[in-house]
Amino acid sequence: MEKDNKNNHKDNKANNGIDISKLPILNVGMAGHIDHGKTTLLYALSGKFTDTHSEELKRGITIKLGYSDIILRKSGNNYEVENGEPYRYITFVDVPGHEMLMATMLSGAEIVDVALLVVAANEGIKPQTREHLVALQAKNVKKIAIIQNKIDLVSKEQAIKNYKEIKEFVKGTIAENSEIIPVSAQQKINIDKVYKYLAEIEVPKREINSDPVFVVARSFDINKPGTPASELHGGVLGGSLMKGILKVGDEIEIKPGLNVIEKNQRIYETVKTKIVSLQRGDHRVSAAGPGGSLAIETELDMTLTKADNLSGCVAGLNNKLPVISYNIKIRAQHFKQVLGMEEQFVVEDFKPSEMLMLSINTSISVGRIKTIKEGILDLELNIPVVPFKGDNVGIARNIKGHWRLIGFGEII
Ligand SMILES: Nc1nc2c(ncn2[C@@H]2O[C@H](COP(=O)(O)OP(=O)(O)OP(=O)(O)O)[C@@H](O)[C@H]2O)c(=O)[nH]1
Ligand SMILES: [Mg+2]
Repeated sequence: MEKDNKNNHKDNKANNGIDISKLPILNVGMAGHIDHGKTTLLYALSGKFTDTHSEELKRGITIKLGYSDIILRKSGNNYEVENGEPYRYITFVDVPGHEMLMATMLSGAEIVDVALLVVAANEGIKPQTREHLVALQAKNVKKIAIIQNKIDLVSKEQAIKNYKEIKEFVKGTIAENSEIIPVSAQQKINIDKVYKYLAEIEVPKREINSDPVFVVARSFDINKPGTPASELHGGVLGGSLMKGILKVGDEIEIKPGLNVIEKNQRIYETVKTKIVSLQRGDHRVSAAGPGGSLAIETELDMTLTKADNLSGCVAGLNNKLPVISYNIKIRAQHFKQVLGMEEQFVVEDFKPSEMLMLSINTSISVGRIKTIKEGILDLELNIPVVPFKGDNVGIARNIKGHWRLIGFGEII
């Protein structure tokens, strides 16, 4: 058990003696147009450049999401990361603006409690600002703050004009009453206001009494080349626990699981394993509840988890997950107009036989509409999903060679 001792030593140091499992967790997603300052803001907030992990989706799209975390501390009436009493543990997910659609859908999958929608004051509302806001709505993100960034680049008059433009933009949307926080991420102006916002918003109630459902956003091999066999770690899954509690030692199953060819047919094989350790950011925990990103070290051979091999899967306790399905029914609606494009483009009604791309939790699937009845689409999928009733589905259609978000729905 020498390995365990070593790890414990490291854990205590990394945790600085703070038991983060006692802190409320808030998961924050970044959104906003290319170059408006999402990554810079995250750096200003967390002091770290986000670690990027690529999401190699089964369709072959590579997306880099960034992850970062802080312990927010209360110091008098202010909140900061250096001094004071630990108050909240906050994890951030960063997305690149140009890979917008899928990235936002994926980051939305990671229980985004609050989204920071960054708008550069010198550029104003751009196509991806619109598309992101709609994606957040499609993903059912309830809280949004608008970060009016780059105020160091504009005059007071321009800042006011931009503020009015933002107000006009959010009218009638889920962000209508969102707070607008002017900042300069680069000059670190008003970062304390963002901390205060993140400290004061309500942490949503988590469902801890249900069977655990963990959505896998990434999977990897954490071993450095040349590690002696006796010190090798098992395969690691990264993602979010949507509900329930997972503990070290739990026996879990991962579905749809591994994609294998059997008798000339592509099938999915459920993977079973055991939880060896749990980690949030740099902090080791023995049990974890919902909210925030979480990494699960398993007993799996790391070749099974490397390069996001299992991303898009769902993990739960053995024999507790739904049967995988190539067939789902969703109650769906589409937008009037495609967002994220410079030109105006009307969204046509769903048509029988058309192919749609669906984003469900962390998975992406492509499916053909078999029938449409009273707003309910019956779809046949190329990649199976683990269907939970009530799960939110983002719906994209291929328009002029790009998958564009055109609507959303709910699994029935
Ligand atoms: N002057 C000024 N420049 C800023 C500010 N915030 C970000 N920038 C600059 O704007 C550029 C883009 O910033 P990023 O943080 O990379 O923007 P992003 O939104 O993450 O961009 P993508 O990931 O490509 O979508 C960089 O050159 C930053 O230094 C700010 O508050 N003031
Ligand atoms: Mg960025």
